[in-house]
Amino acid sequence: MIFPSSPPGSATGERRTVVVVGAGPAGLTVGNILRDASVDCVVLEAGSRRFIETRPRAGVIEEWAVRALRRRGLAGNLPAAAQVHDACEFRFGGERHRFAYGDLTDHRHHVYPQPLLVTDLVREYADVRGGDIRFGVRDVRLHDLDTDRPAVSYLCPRTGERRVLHCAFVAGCDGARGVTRDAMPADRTRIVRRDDGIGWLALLAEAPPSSDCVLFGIHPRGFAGHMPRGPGVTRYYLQCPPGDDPANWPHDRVWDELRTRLGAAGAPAPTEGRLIEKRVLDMHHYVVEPLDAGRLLLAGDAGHLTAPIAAKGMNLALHDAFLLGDALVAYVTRGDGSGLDGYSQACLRRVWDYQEFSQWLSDIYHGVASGDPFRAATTLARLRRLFTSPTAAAAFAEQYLGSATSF
Ligand code: RFL
Repeated sequence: MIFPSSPPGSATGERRTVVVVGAGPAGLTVGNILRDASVDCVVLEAGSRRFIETRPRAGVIEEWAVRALRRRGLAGNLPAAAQVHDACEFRFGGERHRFAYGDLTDHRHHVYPQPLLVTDLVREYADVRGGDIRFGVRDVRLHDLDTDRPAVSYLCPRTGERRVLHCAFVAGCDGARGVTRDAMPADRTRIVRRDDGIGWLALLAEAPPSSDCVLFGIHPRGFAGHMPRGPGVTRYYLQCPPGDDPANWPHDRVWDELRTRLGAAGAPAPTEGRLIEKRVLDMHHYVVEPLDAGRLLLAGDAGHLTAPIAAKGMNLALHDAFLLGDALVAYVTRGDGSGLDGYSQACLRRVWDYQEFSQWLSDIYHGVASGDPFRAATTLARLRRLFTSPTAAAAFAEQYLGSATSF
């Protein structure tokens, strides 16, 4: 929602060069880059520090993103604690098919749970670089975005008073359910969407992984996924009707389906454990074009959502954040606006590439259970091609790892 008029108390508000809305991977990375260059900023976060440090979500980080985090001193414990994966396994037709992408590309996936990455980033921003971060803010509103002196206001969680921050730029990093996307002007922005019409039951089990790698079960009863997250926690996915109620999935039903859909000759059954998270995600995607309007720039899920089909969302959020942080620093410290001018286009090229791959992978995951025998057969043909054609395998590996050098 746009609040074009100046906010109440605007004469007395504080001043910051950049206000970052949202302390997820995108917002905290932007904040850290700004702090490193001594650019004055504040991060506003609706949740508590404990909330952001414990919210279970992503786990797979691409190699280029790990390198970029390290280069900026933002990798925290990742190099010591992340698992490094060089293969995944498809299970279909009752057989196991291991796909050793490390041998094909010389690139790896790093598995490091998102809460750990966020914990590292918030510690670096707030405790090491002395950044200003305000937790528990309520009712964030954006003002005067069509001027070069916008403002952001919010209700202080302690006093209930509305506080005003005048700034030069607003970084909208508040995820898929935030408020900054709604402030983009409707006449200069479009939001394009796709809905796969499919749900995934996303599960976290208190159980060790059942394999050393990610597993994809392509089964007539629906897709099943297995993603190691650490020695005692494993993420599983089960395809389900969109909007399904997690209550329809009691413990025994979940494990029966996982055993069936991930079953293959010679494969051990998944190791059962207590389910500590159970939620239904609808497989939908959107992209905001462009990602900027005047002094408001969106990054991460605020600007584009890819369902976790190909494990791309957090990687895209980091990519945006590196570009946005650098572009803001270049403008504020050197008056160089080229990064800001090219920001949206540079991000969207990778975003659309990853969306296309997610769509392709969604067809593979869900084709066999589509109820359409023609589609089921072509899905299996596509899968077999990955294991018979080195060219198809190399192309898949590059997209799966996000290792293309340009987009
Ligand atoms: P986030 O992480 O949602 O952070 C946004 C932050 O903004 C706060 N916020 C507000 N703050 C102030 N005012 C408001 N009005 C606000 N509204 C919201 C929120 O509290 C939050 O702290 O967005 P960001 O930084 O763009 O990061 C995006 C990633 O979190 C997301 O793309 C990934 O989690 C997606 N994803 C995966 N991505 C990967 O790259 N690899 C994976 O393996 C992977 N697995 C996943 C995933 C997402 C999942 N779910 C739950 C959707 C697995 C799952 C199950």
